[in-house]
Amino acid sequence: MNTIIEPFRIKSVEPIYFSSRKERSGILKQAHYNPFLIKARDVIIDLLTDSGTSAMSSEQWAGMMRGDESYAGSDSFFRFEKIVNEVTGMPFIIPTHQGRASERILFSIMGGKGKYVLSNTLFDTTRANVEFSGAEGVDLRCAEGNDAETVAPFKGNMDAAALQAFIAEQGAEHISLVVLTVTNNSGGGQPVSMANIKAVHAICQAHGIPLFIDACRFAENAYFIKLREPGYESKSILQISREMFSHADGCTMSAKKDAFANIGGFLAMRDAQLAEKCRNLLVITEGFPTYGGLAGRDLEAIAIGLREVMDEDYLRYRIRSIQYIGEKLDAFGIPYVKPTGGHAVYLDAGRFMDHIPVHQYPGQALCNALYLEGGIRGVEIGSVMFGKYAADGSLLSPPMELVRLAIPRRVYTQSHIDYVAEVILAVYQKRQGFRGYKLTYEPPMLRHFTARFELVP
Ligand code: PM9
Repeated sequence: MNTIIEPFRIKSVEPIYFSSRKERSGILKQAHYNPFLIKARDVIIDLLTDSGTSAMSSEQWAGMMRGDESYAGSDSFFRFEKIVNEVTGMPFIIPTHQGRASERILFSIMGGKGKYVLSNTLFDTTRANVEFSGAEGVDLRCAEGNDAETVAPFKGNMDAAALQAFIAEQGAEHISLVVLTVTNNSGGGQPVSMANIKAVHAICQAHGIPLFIDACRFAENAYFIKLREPGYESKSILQISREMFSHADGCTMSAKKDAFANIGGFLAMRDAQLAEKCRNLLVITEGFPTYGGLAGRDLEAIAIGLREVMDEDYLRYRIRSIQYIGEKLDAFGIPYVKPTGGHAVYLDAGRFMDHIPVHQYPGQALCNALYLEGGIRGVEIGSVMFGKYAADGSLLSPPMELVRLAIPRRVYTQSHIDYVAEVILAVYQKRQGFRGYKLTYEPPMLRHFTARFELVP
């Protein structure tokens, strides 16, 4: 049999409200042309994020009932700690309410003015927390990762030579941390190879720089290693994951991704002193070290989700369902980041909307066009999310203008995805009719969440 089917049955469903095009036109205007400001009810297919949007399994729901809500030392914490230790091999495990809470704690201690945090690519909240600490985040992604069309197996890799050169130029003492994001979210959900993790680790070790993994999508990354890197074909996802983490000093994790949880995260590390500092900060803003801002039932859901996500039938279906969208786009020559990554399809908005200049945000235009045409909500990953201003006020753009259509885990079926492909095609066929945008309001950090726009005439 060639068809890879969903390795689950559906037990509980949520209705979708079908808005009309006319309604959506008014909704977009009311939302100041920012999809983050649209009510979820007004979205037909919500591909804004794969974060916290997974369908939990019946086992996870059962676990929610078992959740031990004791303030200190709950059984749920110890079940959570056991699996995180099994996957990461790290002895010090600190629960947090989500990924960015882990980041805030870590960078409050390791960041600061005059320091650099180097990465294959920092995602938005990670970069914001690095910068909020006063440190500077620098992305050193491999060259093939900066080009949407190049097909390569590990486009999420860090450029190891550029890392060496940066250390030689700035001095290891100014680099507080290297962060490898797996998979590389801003770079198209592309995986990082084991060879790259090893090489980056060796460089970090030689200079006494700690290496952390941003582990949100560790299982998807491990599955790509199994598929694409010689020597890993017959290893289990747990073995590959353990090997990935064995090269790191610590990790931050948003359990809202590869743990199928609707909320949660953690920090894990090997250094007892660093762990103590993290826990001291945790108690001030997150909670006691055995719950860290989460209910016992959340810890339980994460513990079960972490085991479920390493199931290869699930990962085969997951990666295949993303590829399936890519194949539909290929049939019409619609530009996207190739090959498809782990959790999303990234439309190449720069090429798709090549009549809209970068300073008029082609990604925002494409996002809004998809919503208008078919009620699909995606997210811009380009100059809105990562743009900065030069001293003269001109826009400094990231290497690519993308629109990410992130697929929530275990939520949508093949016919939902067929519909998404039809909407993308309909927008592509009339793309010349869509206009760009100008910003009318932006907050100082993470502007994409709350920015407001107007259509340019
Ligand atoms: N990622 C995403 O949609 C949610 C926020 S932006 C819409 O991709 C990485 C690689 C992430 C990430 C969140 C976080 C933060 C850290 N690293 O959202 O705080 O992709 O749990 O995690 C989002 P939290």
